[in-house]
Amino acid sequence: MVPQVNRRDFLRQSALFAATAALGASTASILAEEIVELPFENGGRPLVSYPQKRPLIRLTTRPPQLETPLGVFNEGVLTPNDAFFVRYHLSLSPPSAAQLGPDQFRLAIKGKVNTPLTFSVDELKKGFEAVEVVAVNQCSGNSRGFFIPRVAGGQSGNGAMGNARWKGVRLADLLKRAGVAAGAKQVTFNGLDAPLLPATADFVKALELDHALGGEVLLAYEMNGQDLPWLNGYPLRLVVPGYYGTYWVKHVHEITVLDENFNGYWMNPAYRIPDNECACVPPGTKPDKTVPIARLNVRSFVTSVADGAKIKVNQPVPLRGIAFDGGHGISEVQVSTDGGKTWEKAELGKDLGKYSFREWTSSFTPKTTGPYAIKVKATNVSGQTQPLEPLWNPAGYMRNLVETVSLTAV
Ligand SMILES: Nc1nc2c(c(=O)[nH]1)N[C@H]1C(S)=C(S)[C@@H](COP(=O)(O)O)O[C@H]1N2
Ligand SMILES: [Mo]
Repeated sequence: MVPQVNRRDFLRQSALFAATAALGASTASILAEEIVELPFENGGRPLVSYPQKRPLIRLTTRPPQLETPLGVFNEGVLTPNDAFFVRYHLSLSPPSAAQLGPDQFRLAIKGKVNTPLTFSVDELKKGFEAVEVVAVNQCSGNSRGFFIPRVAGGQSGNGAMGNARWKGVRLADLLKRAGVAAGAKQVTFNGLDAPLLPATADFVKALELDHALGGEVLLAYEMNGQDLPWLNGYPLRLVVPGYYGTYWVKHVHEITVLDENFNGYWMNPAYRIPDNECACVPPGTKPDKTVPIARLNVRSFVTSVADGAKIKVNQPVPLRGIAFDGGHGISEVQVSTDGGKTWEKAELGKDLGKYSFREWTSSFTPKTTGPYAIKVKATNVSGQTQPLEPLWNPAGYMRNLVETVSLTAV
């Protein structure tokens, strides 16, 4: 049976959110609501608490879209569950707790398989080998708010990303147990969240069969050693190492093997990029041809000092941050403290695997008072790096220019 969001569930869910909202409001009346200013037009956002989450930067309420304050990435290379960003597309999100409990929740594998199967999460845990991977989940539209000219879509700062240790079972093992029928081409994934209006397409994503059978894609039930948080896909989500978050379907309850290419709204026209090397077009123009977004490009950030901070002349400033890519692995991080005139190699931290954030460290001592522009640039094992000027595409995806942090020595 496919659980449906019915009106009673919806009301229960609304009541739960009303309760948390009320809680937030009473705290707010004492403390006054804290507003974070993201550094672009209309960047003011409230810091808000949600179930299982510390206060995060709220972009929208319905569906909930929360981003992680940048300082969190300086706490460690794994993003804590209570600070991990949240992204949903459909109004009836997240699914109600009632749909997700062990008595209700089942995962169905169907379509072009020899034996359709259904599992509880407990049956998955008992019946298949458990595997772990540390991997970055980053929204395609992370940093969209910085696009000039501006583009439609969630105006995110840089906090729609996170890195976690995911534990679960291999998608390949499930598909092999069901037996993929001859002629199969793609596999689709559906979660329990639902659109409010019939005209809105349900959130369904597809992977090529080879990718699905490759052994890296997981159905994860744990994140950093705990059950997945409700807002990050409890009890089961897809983990697609190296790929943008859009494929990481949460609350996944339906896996369907197809003998054709899936062409649902969330694969086409949504989540597509220009079909060229840079995934870019001249600002304000449209690409002739698009392809589905796929792997993360190379990015790096300074996390130890905030943009606009004051530092002291002749005192060492510890520089630290993160770098990552779509699974080749980071080979080098370079840092400039003079706005890009000269570059120095940073030291790389422990390697948690090619899909993980990689820590880097460096330091510098300002010799004179005045402004300093700190830049960080990562390169991966395949020689891919970050552009010094921003690339543009109409959906505001895949921003990865070399970041700059402006400091003033006093
Ligand atoms: N069921 C469901 N899964 C989903 C989505 C959604 O709207 N519904 N959004 C996707 C997108 S676009 C992103 S970026 C990631 C975000 O994962 P998170 O909310 O755990 O951070 O979830 C993905 N999985
Ligand atoms: Mo996303």
